[in-house]
Amino acid sequence: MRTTFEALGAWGHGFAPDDADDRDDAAAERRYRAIFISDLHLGTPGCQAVALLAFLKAHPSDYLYLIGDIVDGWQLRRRWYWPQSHNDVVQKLLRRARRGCRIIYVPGNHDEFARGFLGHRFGGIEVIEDAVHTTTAGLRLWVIHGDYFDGVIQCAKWLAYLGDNLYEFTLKLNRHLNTLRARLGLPYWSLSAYLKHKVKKALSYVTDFEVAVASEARRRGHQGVVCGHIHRAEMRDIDGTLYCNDGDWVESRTALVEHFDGRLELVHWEPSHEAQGHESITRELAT
Ligand SMILES: [Mn+2]
Repeated sequence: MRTTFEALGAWGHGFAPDDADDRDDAAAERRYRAIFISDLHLGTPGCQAVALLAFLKAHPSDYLYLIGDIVDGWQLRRRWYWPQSHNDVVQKLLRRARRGCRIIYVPGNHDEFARGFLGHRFGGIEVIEDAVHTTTAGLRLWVIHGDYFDGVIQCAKWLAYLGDNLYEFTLKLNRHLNTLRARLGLPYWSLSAYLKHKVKKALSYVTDFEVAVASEARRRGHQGVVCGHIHRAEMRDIDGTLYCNDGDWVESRTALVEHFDGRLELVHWEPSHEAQGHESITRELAT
């Protein structure tokens, strides 16, 4: 199996004059039919460009979908941040396109400037508003960033991350607050209960987003959807539609991949595994 992948890589790149990329392919450990990544946020200090580069080197593919928030135009306008590693990612993508990988770029909200170039190509990278990918198993997947499904929820999302870390602090704050309230003659009021309610609402936003995206995909006649945007990797069935979110490369370092047999898998790249050259698998779903 492994030899087949190596042979494929060697066959595709045997005549290339670009020796740097040949080394990349020598480092390749598994070829996928398609890779879906989003929310790289290049141009921000949070972007895990080095890990992403290692992941891309380890995994050549026939298709590569860049599903929005690839370059963070919002942050770059505020403050220019562009280290070498971010340049390396762009170079890697352009080289990959040159070598025959079909790269499809679906812009998101942080790189909405790219929406002004729909239908154009940059060094072989196609820019389109949304795409449809058909797996070898015949599954039709709608590919979209997902920001069109935003309500007003972005700030509420942060509450979901507070979790238990702030719980103790909340309790302390609650005590002080209620001492004060008692002094003012006001009844007891639970701050932590209030926050918990808020967190629950934030979590239900995620579910609402997932359900909204899946039902729109279904309405359009697709059997599944691949999106990003909410930085929450997921693959599950929602009322008969396969919902896939490829996560992000700021926190979770995740990608959705399609194997050559049409199997879809959510992979999580551990930087500690880079030396060993393999990724750990978070979830797998046969379709
Ligand atoms: Mn986004």
